Amino acid sequence: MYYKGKMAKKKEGIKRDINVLKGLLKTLNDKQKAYVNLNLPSQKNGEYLLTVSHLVPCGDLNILQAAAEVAAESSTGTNFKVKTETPFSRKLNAIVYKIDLEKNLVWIAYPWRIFDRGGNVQNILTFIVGNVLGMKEVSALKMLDVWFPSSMLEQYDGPSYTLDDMRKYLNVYGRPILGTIIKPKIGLTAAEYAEVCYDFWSGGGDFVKNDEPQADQDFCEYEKMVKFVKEAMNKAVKETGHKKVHSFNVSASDFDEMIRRCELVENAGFEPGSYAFLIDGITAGWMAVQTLRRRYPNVFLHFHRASHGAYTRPENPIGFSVLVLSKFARLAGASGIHTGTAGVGKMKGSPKEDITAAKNILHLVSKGHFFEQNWAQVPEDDKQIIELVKEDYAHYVILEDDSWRGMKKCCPIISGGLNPTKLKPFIDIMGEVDFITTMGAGCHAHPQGTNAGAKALVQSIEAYKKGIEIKEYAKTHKELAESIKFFTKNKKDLQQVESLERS
Ligand code: CAP
Ligand code: MG
Repeated sequence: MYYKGKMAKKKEGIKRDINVLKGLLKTLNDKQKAYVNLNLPSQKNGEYLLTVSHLVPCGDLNILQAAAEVAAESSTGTNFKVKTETPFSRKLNAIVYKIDLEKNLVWIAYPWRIFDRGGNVQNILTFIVGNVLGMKEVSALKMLDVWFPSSMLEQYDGPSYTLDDMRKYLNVYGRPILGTIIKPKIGLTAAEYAEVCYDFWSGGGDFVKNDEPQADQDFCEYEKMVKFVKEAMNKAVKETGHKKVHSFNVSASDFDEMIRRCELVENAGFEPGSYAFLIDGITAGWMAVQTLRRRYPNVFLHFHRASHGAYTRPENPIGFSVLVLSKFARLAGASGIHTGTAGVGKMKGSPKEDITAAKNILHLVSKGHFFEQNWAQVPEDDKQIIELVKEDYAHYVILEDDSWRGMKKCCPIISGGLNPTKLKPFIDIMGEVDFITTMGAGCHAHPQGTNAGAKALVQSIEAYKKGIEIKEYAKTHKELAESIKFFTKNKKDLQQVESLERS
């Protein structure tokens, strides 16, 4: 009886919505009508990039009118219907094709032919999250998900050098790549900086990154930093017998300077695979990201997302989600992008947002907030390859042999307020270990310093792999014991770690 009542209620709701939508359609002016089709056939026929956004209209516009204005302004239109339109230009209109009146969600289809040829990501974002974020007609407009048809994917670079290549170089499998960010964020001399790198690497760490603002400051000249890091790396590799990686921040004032810094690293005698290029993808821009991807396809391209909060913070009504940012980073060819710690670390985030983003850039097929994105077009009837994809979970094989079929993985980089006590809680939320984690304070704030901080990090992942609680493992591993004591000394942290462990 209850179920019948529920179904009847649902049907009533749908009927009501249809009537409301019919009413809203009547309110559209001539211009707006050209950007709405609630019966758009086959949105997934390969012609359209699809988006879903949360939209709250402003002023006296209703949601459908505001959505039509957004579709116009983000494709062919402006605030009035212009006499210069042509039948062909109208074919390029973005189309509002679905609305959820209860949740204020709008679905917009973009004929992807409007985007700049040659795989230009900057151009797409200028269209779909450009002027529209400043429009008077909306008080909230946040793009939550985006979907790329396979026919479009083939026009974009996607990642070249991936986490799989880094794993092969480091010979590290079955666990996250263990990294750090050198702290203090800025202020060490080149020699002091390299010293901290050595301390981390000799403590067992794999990966060191420049912090996002590190550049060519007078007290830490770029050339010297590169030279000393090389010496520190050689020493650590020799002593530990393990390969190491350093991610150099090549963000700069202009293109030539960025390339000069890349060439400095390339010509400093580093082994291929032992260095990555870090780019502040939002403040340096998408052109810088794609330039590096195209000029240095054999180098891990590390997308740091400093400033992303202006668009992605959950409380921001205007912008786009971490998922949207991360999917565009993969499309542009980043080897890895920071996707957040799902609220475990110091930055705002949630499993729903950060883990969804991490999974969407890591896998060949992944569910977003609204779309299931297939980053490869594996023919439905190609049973053999589908089986192989399922079996080859980390798809080492598929994309090497069949890279024409798929856009390679982009690695989640998990960082921001983490320390060894938070690694397992994060892995439990993530559900897998195929990512890079970088801990700054989580390593360099260790009471015994960086080398002990690195050892504590290594010990925490050893404990994880052995299925031993870190407190138990700490009984025989003093660096880990000191790390736990230090990082859980205040109640709040202790409670957070314990509640995460229980969850
Ligand atoms: C982390 C970090 C990273 C953040 C960026 C920082 O340092 O170096 O830039 O991870 O955030 O400067 O905060 P700590 P996100 O490990 O000392 O926090 O990864 O969320 O983009
Ligand atoms: Mg940083």
